[in-house]
Amino acid sequence: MKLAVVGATGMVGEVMLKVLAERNFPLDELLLVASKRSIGKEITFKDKTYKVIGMEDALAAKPDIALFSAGGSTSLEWAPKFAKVGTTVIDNSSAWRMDRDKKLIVPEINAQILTKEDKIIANPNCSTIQLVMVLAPLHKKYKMKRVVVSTYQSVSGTGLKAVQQMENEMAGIKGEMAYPYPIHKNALPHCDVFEENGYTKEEMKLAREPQKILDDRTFSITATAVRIPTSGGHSESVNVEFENEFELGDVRKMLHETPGVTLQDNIDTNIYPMPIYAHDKDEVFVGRIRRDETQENTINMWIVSDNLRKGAATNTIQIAEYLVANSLI
Ligand code: A2P
Ligand code: 11C
Repeated sequence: MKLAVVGATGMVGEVMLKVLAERNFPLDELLLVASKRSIGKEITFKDKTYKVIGMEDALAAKPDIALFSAGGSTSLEWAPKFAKVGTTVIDNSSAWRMDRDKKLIVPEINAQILTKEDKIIANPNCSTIQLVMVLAPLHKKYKMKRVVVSTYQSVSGTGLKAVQQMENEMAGIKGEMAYPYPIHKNALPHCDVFEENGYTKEEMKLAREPQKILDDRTFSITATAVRIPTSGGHSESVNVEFENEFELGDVRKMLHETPGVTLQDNIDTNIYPMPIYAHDKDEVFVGRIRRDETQENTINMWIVSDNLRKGAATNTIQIAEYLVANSLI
């Protein structure tokens, strides 16, 4: 297995390497790839030092799998070139997610649709992944009609520059700004760029991607995405209206039994998910499960997950593991 990590010097790339090592992903050769700026830079993986290479060299090496996390434009330009030489690209950017011919995969939900012919596979947006991990089993049983989600997103979702902005502000240092406003002691109702309809791109990803993953357009999702000064993970307040009746006990039991989901729900002992504790974990945490008393068949929940782990690196590597385990490369 020859594996390339494209964007190995970035925040998600770094977590990918950590997760590959932790899960002991089967590797014969590892290629660490980044922009021209980083060629020759040294990165240690499992006690071995690797030199970062550029895209041309990585392409010439024809890896079996390339995990891309180097931004949308790099994916648009390079993923087809890798696919052409036979590499299976698992892409963490938004470039291919809504492309009709590309599959959008959360392994616990829809990996079974993958075939050997899928040479560019899309990894969903971080806030989508943690949402659908909880919605999927509930939708199967109770059928969703409408979801209202408000997010509380970590600065790590924006990247290193944003983490630096928050740290600078906390230390009282003036520095480069990733956001148009301070983030420390603030909340910005603005994740990614605004679209023509007045929503942000992040909000529209939350509205569209779950329908593709669940292969169902009969439910609708509306979202408000907010950036808050945390760095451990994204949190989501989620209101779901179902077609069918449910018992709260059954919902809790179902989520408790869902692989990849951890139920943290006991108000008597103040047990509920929080980003500080989700940090560096692979699971999606759910709690504060309660009936919406204002509307029939409707539930409120609080969902938290590390956006760089299950929201990005872990999900990508789980897709790669699925391909290997099912001889799809
Ligand atoms: P580099 O460090 O050389 O800029 P982040 O999302 O944390 O900013 O990381 C982006 C990642 O994508 C980095 O590893 C970055 O490499 C890489 N990258 C950015 N532009 C390109 C490009 N044109 N070709 C290859 N890798 C790129
Ligand atoms: C954020 N969700 O937290 C974004 C980061 O489409 O993969 C990931 C953007 C994407 O701002």
